[in-house]
Amino acid sequence: MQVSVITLFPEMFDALSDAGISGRAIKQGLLSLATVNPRDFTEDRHHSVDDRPYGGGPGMVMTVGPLSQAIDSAKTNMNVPGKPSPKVVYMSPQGKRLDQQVINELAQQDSLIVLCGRYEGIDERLIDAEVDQELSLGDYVISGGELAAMVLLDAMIRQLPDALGDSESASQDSFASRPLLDCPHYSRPEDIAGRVVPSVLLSGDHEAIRRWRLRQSLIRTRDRRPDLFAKLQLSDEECKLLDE
Ligand code: 9D3
Repeated sequence: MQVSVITLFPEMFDALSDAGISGRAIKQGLLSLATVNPRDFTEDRHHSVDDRPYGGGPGMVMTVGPLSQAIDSAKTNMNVPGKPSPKVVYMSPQGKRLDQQVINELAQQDSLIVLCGRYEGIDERLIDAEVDQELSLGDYVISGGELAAMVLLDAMIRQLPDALGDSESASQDSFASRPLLDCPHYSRPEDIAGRVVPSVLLSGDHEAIRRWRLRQSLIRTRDRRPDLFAKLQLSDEECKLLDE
């Protein structure tokens, strides 16, 4: 998969290419990550990428010129003859909240352009002309689209075939198959100031352990995320576990 990120802060994306699962996936060539800086397409003395909003008010707006040239440059560099032009997503507080389904759909694309806004956002006419999908992380304020884009890309990369090692396997992810919270995890030592590991996990009874973990997941989802719990289709076994 090919991804180009349009950003005024390309160095922030080193976090993605240098560390962890995303870093390994990029090094293995499962995903190519390029950044394009709209500032590189300015010709004025101050390399301006923003201007004052029509109608007045506080803050600045990212202007169409440099952004649109940056998108064109990204499209040219990603162009594969016979392949459709990449989808353009814009990370913005006005977008649809990101969820696993959107992430899985985007992870199927051959190529993608991710636009990161700064200041008050970008000129609406660029959104109208170029953007296919506007995505938000949720109802809180962050300073720009870069961290949101990194969240999206990290989550997408996990879904790419071969991105995870054997011990990480994507099918094990809660949410990958069903929106169910994870069970509690424990490692050594067995006793920490009187807090002991649940005895079933030391029993060696794999079927009992599977049932205990499933029950914990169901209880936690019901108690902590009633919104998710309401959508679950429970099997007979799961209903029984909750009744116990
Ligand atoms: C007048 C209020 N504005 C400033 C406090 C609105 C505003 C403009 C730009 C709020 C945030 C931003 C920058 N945020 C993003 O670009 C962003 C974001 C977010 O703030 N929350 C959740 N998801 C996202 S995705 C991009």
